[in-house]
Amino acid sequence: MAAMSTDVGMPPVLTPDEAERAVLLAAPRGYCAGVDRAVVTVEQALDLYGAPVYVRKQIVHNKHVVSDLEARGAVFVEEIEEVPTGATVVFSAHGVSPEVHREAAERDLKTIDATCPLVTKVHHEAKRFANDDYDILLIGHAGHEEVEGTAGEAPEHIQLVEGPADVEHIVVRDPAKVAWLSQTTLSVDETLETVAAIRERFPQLLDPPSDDICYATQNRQLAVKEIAGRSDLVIVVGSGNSSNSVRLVEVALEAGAGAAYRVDDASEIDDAWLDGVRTVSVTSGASVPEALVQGVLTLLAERGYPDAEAVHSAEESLIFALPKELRRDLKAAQQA
Ligand code: 2E7
Ligand code: F3S
Repeated sequence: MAAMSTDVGMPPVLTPDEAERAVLLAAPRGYCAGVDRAVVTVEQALDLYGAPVYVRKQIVHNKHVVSDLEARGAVFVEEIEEVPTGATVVFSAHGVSPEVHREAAERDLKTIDATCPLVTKVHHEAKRFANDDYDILLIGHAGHEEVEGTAGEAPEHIQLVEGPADVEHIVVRDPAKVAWLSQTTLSVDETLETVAAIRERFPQLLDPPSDDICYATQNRQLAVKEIAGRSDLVIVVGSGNSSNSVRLVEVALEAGAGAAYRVDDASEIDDAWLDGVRTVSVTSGASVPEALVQGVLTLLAERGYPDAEAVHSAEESLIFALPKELRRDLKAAQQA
């Protein structure tokens, strides 16, 4: 705790060590447009249809978001077969394969698709390349829901490439007809390396029509890079299964942070991390509610750190409309 002066009107008396401390707060951080839309979708669905509303997979990869929605009546399931026939199910922001749509139709489910529009864009690119009979190299992490959904659009054309080490093992039908796509939440720099390695093997490699790594991922990496070099410690708020949050830790370390850790919330901060630390930077993944970041700043203040200084490296103003199925039902309810 900072030592407080007892003289009314006097500034707090800081120890020499405390006077040299700083907290830098990355901006942008936290919720992106796709997460905001997905979380509001579940909230509005609960208000409109009443609980329970089923959600296939975590709506976004944040354990606090999921438990808050559970407390309001959302029921998270892993697979469509767990949803009762005829019930309402929301598809998560990470997207689903056509097979999941088929399974939902077979069970006569009412579906609301909260797939981020920037993921839907990658699905369209996959379908287009597949229709043109390209072999598609999808750069991404095995097992991630987004990769499963995108690969499911054209499984016979798509193969996963996790990084440069995979490139020598790629087998394609025609080296002149190869295209690449990526998961939206990868490290920008690592992906450039992977693409360079692929292009070395397949010089006629076709690029996606526009960036697949989304604006939010890029901006959060840029923001943490901007402050990492000045930071003895970077704290990234985000869950362990959140790809974009985990990438922020890696990017911070690459960009020169003394240390970088991911926490779900302030309670996971180990006081030993703060030993000898003057400058602490804080950021958060795209699925992280701002209240969790504020909790970290409160803890730092309790440990004698000053108010945070925001460091802005990009402005964001993107907003996505709610899924059309939900908008239609909301409108009908208003008119009734
Ligand atoms: C959807 C997509 O939920 P997240 O933590 O997901 P990642 O993909 O980073 O594990 O973050 C928001 C989000 C990011 N990408 C949601 Cl496709
Ligand atoms: Fe969409 Fe990117 Fe967010 S893909 S859900 S805008 S992290």
